[in-house]
Amino acid sequence: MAELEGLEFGKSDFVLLDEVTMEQFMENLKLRFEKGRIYTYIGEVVVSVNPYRQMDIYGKDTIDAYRGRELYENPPHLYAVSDAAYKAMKRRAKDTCIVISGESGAGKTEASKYIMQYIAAITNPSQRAEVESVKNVLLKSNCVLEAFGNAKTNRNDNSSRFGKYMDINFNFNGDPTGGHINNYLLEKSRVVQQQDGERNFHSFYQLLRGGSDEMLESFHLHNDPAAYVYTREGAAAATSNNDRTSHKAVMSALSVIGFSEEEISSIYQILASILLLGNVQFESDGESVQVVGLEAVQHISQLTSTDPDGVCKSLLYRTVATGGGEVIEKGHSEQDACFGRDAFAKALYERLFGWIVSRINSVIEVKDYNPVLHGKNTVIGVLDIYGFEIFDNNSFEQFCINYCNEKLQQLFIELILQQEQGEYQREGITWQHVRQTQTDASSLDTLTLLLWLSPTDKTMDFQKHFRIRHYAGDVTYSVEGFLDKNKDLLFQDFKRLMYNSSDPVLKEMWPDGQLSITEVTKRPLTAATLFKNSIVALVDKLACKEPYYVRCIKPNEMKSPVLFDDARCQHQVAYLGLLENVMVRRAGFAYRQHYARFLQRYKMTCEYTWPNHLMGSDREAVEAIVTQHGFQDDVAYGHTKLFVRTPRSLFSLEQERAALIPILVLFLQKVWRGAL
Ligand code: AD9
Ligand code: MG
Repeated sequence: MAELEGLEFGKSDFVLLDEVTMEQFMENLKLRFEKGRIYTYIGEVVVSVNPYRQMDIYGKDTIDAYRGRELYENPPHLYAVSDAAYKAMKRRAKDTCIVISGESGAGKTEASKYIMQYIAAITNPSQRAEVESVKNVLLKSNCVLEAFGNAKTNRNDNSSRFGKYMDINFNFNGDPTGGHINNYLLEKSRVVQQQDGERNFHSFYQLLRGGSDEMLESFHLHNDPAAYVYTREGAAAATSNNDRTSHKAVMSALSVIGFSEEEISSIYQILASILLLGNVQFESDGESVQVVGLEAVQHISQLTSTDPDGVCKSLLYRTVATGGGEVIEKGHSEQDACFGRDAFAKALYERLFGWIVSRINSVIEVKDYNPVLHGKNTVIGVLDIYGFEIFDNNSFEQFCINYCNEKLQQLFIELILQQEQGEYQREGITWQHVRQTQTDASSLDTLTLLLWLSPTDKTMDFQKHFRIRHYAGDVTYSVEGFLDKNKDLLFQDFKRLMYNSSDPVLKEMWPDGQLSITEVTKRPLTAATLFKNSIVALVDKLACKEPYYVRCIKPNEMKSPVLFDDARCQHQVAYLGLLENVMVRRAGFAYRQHYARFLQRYKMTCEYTWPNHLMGSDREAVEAIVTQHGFQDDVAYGHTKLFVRTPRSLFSLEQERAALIPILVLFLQKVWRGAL
């Protein structure tokens, strides 16, 4: 059972700081981190510092302590916001969302998993089989998506290389009936190349290190990642992941979710084909280009259920339509062939990932929901997206990731203010002063730049680097490969080859392969435009829900559980706008609470309310407490809540309460022992 914290752990809500200064904020954050208190509130926002160690605060006892309770009744925790989002959804039929943000390695994905575990644990008390199965799929999907979408980077051993927004649907009982996962821009360039010290996606190493001998043999694979060009660089990179055990867990998760044996084997055959494809080399005799070693090509054709000549041909030639409408085959240069091979490998992986997500969605989508019979179908969305990142070499992927973080930061600021104002309006309180904090105008610059990039744009060819001043820091992007990644060209010949595969899973992933070269759109949307559109749609989706926020902070760069790097942490606090968040929260009223809840907590501090009050309403009883403590000029009375302007008033009340508790406990012990 979680205990209420004493003052030696610092202030559990930053609005209770004596003064809102960076010094005080940091002092409190550091003290709490050092005391193992990784969560702190700013009102309803949870600030979380990655502990980099297993904490004993997620077990069943803790879940029970938070279930159905109000935020302030327990020490700050993810479970408390999860419960708040759940209660809003269940009691007020509100669609809610929990937005988790913070830079790479700050703990977003771990937080999203604890949130989902909490929701799973508190729902379906009657253990109905169909609800249990939905919960199971939702939980198991994490393991699969992490295997295929996460990788070791220099920032995080288990870095999400895709964005994930998961909606969980609930029926009128508040039990999960289904869900939907949206995935955002997988960093597919990682399939063919990784920076020093980084790895390819976990799935490849899991297959090579965890696959059975028979499986690997039938795929013509060795168990050594160093044998494959695409996994060679990352083979030596140490991680805390155990690829072998993860492989087993993923295989089992896939079948629990409902993937058939054939589907599972297609998935791994595609992975194997990608590894083999990476080892295909080309040579040129000056006139034409040939594949070196046709054996690999034969294995690829076998694994993809396609014709070996077709594989070879699509690696060496492309079909083009001439201006006169004639269709001809054009041989690749060696460079084009390498480009085509890598583009093919990336696309195979990206489509595999997209297919896995849509297959999971088909299992968990809400079927046969009748709102007349079942009441409103409500939703809790959980957003766990790749965090802001700066590497030595930043390219198109970092650009998109950082743009997305920029948009979410902007949304955070807008919604936090809206929420404050909405609350004052609902409660009939006059709201004094809106301090509009802003993200830097850079998000707009970024947006403009995205729009400005078109596939034919050569302006950037003259530059080597460009720099953007993001809200979280300046990032220098390298132009090399930028335009190609944005253009995202894949020769139609590969698409057609895959569409003609006799493996139904593979065929399903390539519907656009049925188009002939003359039907193919000449100017498809660029990757940046598609990404921007998907993020705009995401922001719209979030903006219409009641938001709850988890703001994650990475305490140091060493993954150390004991190091609190003051400068790094302060930088994050600054760019996340946490200090402004406290100020906005306190600009009007630092603290607000339902009358009944306030009374319950502080009634022991007032002779008129202890042990029970005899007044007409809870509000009057609260007025009695406030007046007795002399801060009647520091409060406003809303329709359902008390609003306290400065935290000092509340603080003295808290202190008095804390002083009274031991006396009360002694008293109760005596009563129990029959001494009184
Ligand atoms: V990225 O933007 O996907 O690169 P995240 O998702 O913010 O990043 P992640 O949740 O993956 O970071 O956390 C990084 C590592 O920190 C985890 O692998 C854990 O080893 C560690 N971590 C994070 N949160 C916790 C926690 N609550 N308890 C224990 C944690 N360890
Ligand atoms: Mg993550």
